[in-house]
Amino acid sequence: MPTPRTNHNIEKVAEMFDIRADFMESRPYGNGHINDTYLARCDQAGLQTRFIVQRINHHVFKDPVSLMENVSRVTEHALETLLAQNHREAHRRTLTCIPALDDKPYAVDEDGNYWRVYPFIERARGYDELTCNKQAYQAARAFGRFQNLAASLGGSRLHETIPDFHNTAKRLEALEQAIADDPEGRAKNVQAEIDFARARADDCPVIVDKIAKGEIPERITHNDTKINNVLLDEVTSAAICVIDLDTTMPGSALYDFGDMVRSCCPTTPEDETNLAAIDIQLDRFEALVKGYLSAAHFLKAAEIELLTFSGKLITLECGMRFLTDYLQGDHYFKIHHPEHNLERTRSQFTFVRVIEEHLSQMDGIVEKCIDSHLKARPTPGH
Ligand code: ADP
Ligand code: GN1
Ligand code: MG
Repeated sequence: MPTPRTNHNIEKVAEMFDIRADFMESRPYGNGHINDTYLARCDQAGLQTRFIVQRINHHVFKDPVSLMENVSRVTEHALETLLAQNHREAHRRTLTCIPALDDKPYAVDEDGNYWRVYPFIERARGYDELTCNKQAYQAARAFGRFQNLAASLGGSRLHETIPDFHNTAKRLEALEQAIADDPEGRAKNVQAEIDFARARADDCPVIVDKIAKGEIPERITHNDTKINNVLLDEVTSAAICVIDLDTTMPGSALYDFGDMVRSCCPTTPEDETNLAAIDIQLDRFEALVKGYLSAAHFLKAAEIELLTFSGKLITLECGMRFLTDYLQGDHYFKIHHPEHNLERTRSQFTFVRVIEEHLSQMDGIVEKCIDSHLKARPTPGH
């Protein structure tokens, strides 16, 4: 089982940060699978201020100091850029780290846990499932803009907070290792799922190989563009802020686009158990393509060609990661009941099959969107 959410003393954690407000109360917040997130309510001269207080999962992120160096660099660059553009809502459009009392962007408690604090982005929310295409357009545009912004980040290469995070070939190797080790004796129950992944072994290296050959560029990417990692305005649905920056590092734009497809095009949640209900919302896919193209002007033809494939590949990768974690005894992703990772695997693999059945329709949608996009804009780079 993953580390259970222990009763952290958030008031004590908040005291390690320069929040300039009096702590009132806190509660666990959000549906993230990795970190422990709390919403803290504080009082600042009689006014309520809210903060996100987060324990970085240091079993997943082995070097939280380097991770926070990345997050600080990216968020400071975002704020500077927004301020230079005279953006009237600059502080709502990017995460900003509240410094600890020693001015570092994190603090370590007596148990060795790493903590950080962000101002709570007010009047915006993240959705596990979107409710309309407008939201999909906005979310994809926001991730495209985020990549644009990251492209102008100067200085040294960002740290790889999880090495080979989206190396799908290595993810298959890790699955094979988990099958061989089989510490919980679960492999015999999941032969169909193992066969499903093995049958797609040739797909796994496609993007990493093209990056290695220089056919697809390495970019600074978000790498966890699950749809609940962008906050949308509560009233207008406009994309407000890209969050969960722990995996922002060198990667491929394709994995970012693909994960939007995985997390917002199915008709069902990520852990749907009624597999017959899993289908694809092609209008949602179209909205994603349009939203992404409206901001990701940097895309090369070799990347555009693989937009549809990227959705399939990362869904396969995610399913393999859930299956690996299931075989290893559920130590990585938070689970809410014993077979949760297996249910997630089955749902992801079903969606892979659904995408396979719609590949040509999806490619047709991409082509149509590119055509109308090119009519409105100059040719993208080749
Ligand atoms: P995890 O890595 O566990 O997914 P996230 O950083 O995504 O953690 O945070 C979990 C949830 O907390 C998000 O899905 C979002 O709903 C909420 N959240 C995180 N940061 C903020 C913020 N600064 N303002 C408002 N909500 C936030
Ligand atoms: C995790 O942290 P969260 O819940 O946004 C995971 C992603 C997976 C996703 C599947 C650091 O994302 O890679 O795609 O779960 N994040 C990490 O829901 O492993
Ligand atoms: Mg998250």
